[in-house]
Amino acid sequence: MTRTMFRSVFISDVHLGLADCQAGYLLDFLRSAQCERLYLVGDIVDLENLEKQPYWRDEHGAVLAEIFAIAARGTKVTYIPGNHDAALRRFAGQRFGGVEIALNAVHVAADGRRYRVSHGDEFDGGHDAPAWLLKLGDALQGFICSASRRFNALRRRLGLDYLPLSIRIKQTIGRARRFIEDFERRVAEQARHDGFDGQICGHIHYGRIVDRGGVLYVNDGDWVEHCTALVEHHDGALELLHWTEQRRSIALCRAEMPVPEALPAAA
Ligand SMILES: [Mn+2]
Repeated sequence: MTRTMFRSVFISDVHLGLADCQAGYLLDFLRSAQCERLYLVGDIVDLENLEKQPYWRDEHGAVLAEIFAIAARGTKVTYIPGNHDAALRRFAGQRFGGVEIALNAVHVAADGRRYRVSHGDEFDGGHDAPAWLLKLGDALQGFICSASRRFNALRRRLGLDYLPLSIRIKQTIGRARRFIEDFERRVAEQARHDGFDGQICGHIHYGRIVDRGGVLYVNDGDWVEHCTALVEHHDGALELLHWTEQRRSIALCRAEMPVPEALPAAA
């Protein structure tokens, strides 16, 4: 089988050990690609969920086996734990079967751009974010479902009609959009402050490549809902790929190509 060659591949938020994990699509993607560097950008194994309600399929184990096989073939593999696999953070600096554990990394792209790579939970915003917003970062879809259940249970108790789904989702999405934009802003501000050209992260399950005031905000998405991987081509171009039965490019960013601004630059 011919594999597509990339300089680097970034994946995160796989959530092995969670029933919704789309391990089959990820396995197919990993087997189709070859790269010099593979970054696992956190929440790869959902240790948090495994502790609560153990769930495991053969496919989940096969993803781990594939990762070790990729490392054995000579790809430099870095595993940056996230909040769902935070227990692995204590192993930072150690190697397991050719996989290096690190708290974060600096990736220098082929075009010279310097990116900080980290999971992203450090940008959650702490106490100023209500609990439901933090939850949203982990599972947008799950949140919408449970929130709408609770919302309608409350409306029933108050004797109100069931509010149509579309309206509820719109309300939630409006707040979700704000949550995503606030997260992106905090990430980009920190990257700018620290002198990086951009930040590559995951965590909020929303893949994106966007210029925020001269700093690239790059999110590699997830393998629970959106099935996206970030790849770096040999010229340093970054591309966000969606990989299911459909394979398509969601975003592409080359050094000489302007990236659309997310929002008017903040004053
Ligand atoms: Mn996370």
